[in-house]
Amino acid sequence: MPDTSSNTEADIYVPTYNAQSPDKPSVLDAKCSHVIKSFQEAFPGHTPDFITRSPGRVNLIGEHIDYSDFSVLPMAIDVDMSLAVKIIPNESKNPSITLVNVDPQFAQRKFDLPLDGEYVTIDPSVSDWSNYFKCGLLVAHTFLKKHYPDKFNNVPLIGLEVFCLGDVPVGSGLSSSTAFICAVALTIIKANMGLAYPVKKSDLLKMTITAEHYVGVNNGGMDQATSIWGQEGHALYVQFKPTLTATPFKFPELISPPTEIQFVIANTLVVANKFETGPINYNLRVVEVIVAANVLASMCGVALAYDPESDFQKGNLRDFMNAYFITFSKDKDCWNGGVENGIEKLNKMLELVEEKLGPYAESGFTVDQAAFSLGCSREEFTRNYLTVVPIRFQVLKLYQRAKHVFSEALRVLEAVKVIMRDGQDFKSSIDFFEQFGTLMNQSQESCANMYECSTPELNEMCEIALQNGSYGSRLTGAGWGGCTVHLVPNENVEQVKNALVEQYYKKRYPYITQQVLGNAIIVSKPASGTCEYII
Ligand code: NG1
Ligand code: MG
Repeated sequence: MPDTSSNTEADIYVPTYNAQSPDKPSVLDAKCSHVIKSFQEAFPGHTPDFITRSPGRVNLIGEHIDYSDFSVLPMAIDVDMSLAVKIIPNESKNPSITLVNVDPQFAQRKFDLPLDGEYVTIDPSVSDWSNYFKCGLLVAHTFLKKHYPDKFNNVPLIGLEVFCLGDVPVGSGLSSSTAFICAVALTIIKANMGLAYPVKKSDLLKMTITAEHYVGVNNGGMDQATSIWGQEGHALYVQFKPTLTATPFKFPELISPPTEIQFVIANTLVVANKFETGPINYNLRVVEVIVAANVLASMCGVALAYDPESDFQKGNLRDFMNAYFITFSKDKDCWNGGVENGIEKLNKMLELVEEKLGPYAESGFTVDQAAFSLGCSREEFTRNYLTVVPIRFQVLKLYQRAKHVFSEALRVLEAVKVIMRDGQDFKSSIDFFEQFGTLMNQSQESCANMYECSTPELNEMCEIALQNGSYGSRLTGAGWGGCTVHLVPNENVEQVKNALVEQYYKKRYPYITQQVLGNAIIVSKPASGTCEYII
């Protein structure tokens, strides 16, 4: 684990800027004047008091390892959700919230705030954009009532007029919903506690991490952590254990020759429906890696401690790694030894995967074989592993899945090492692109061949980009459709974009509109996280 002990004050609180702030993120002025103008058009004669914003995110490396508790390396992106907010003092005694969205497919909404200070109600069976606002409202209100019970007992929250200006494409795996909810929660806290109230990033994370559960989405915490902690020029090392933290690592400045690091994010426009295909894709992988952890533990004779809060109540691959080193090397915490130590341990895990699971690489594990390896009956195995989430399979590919997870966790650490190097340590700027890009390409290969979560479309996009100036190209997010991410030096960006348009989009979708095309590709540097701007 990289050293994460150097957090400063600036890392602790959500930053507040105004027109004069010297240190404000470069995108902010343009975003703010745009959203203020839009607010004034939507609410004639009114001026907003403040703006909150929170960005979308993309995962650079570390795919399908978060649910095995291995750390990942995402970054915040330039597209975001900005909210211009006017506080309407409660004099009318009937406080309400009025929402206007820049996107005409999201019609204006107005709802009353409960007068007795009770929580708003959310109906998850109705799909409406205002539900996402209500999620952020609800979790922030819960925070306020918990921490300031006297102030918020029996009194309504303050009324607001809000203009929502978002440019994170919806439903493309870039976390538009998280960006929205983080900005909303911050808005509610500020409006009700006063603009001078400092909001801790860690509090905002605690609030928002479960917010989407109210609309029926059971996600982890990578998205919120990345949106909140995003920092210009930095990737975020997001750890899940022992607690969820996001540590920014600055990309090196590349001077010989001078160039800038850009990420091109391109949507295949193939929608991966997790709900429909989960039983043979996402959910099956979750089961396979948990079975792999338990089979490895059984074969190595180590006992797995598990997190009683996890759905499976079974250890995962990270738990296996910990247990292995506690048993055989009396190492109490295998994450305290720095990057090199982590790499050494993951390499040992890869050796074990070859030795123990390698003989079954071709055949995979049938239910009977898996039960036998775990020393339990077929019925017991089925009950413990195969009925928690619905899945369908012929054999469990434990060798391939475990190999992906450990090698991908290792690539994340290698990627952190590359980022941590000083720009001057690279003989040439190309060295950086080659080193980081190679890790991204290896990740794609492992996702395609070992984890089998890529598709012909994702592979094709990666090939086109690599032939046209990308140094690292891979799927991002769950795969089976969705987006790709490409590491591209500034001077190659146009060529990569044009190649994707001509060779992918126009070929596959001859009738594609300019609007769809415009949303399909995003070019972003690592961007700043959640912040507010006082007008
Ligand atoms: P996307 O496809 O970006 O939503 C999903 C999971 C992540 C992670 C990745 C694979 C959800 C909400 N998110 O991401 O937690 O497992 O797949 O790395 O399901
Ligand atoms: Mg989402």
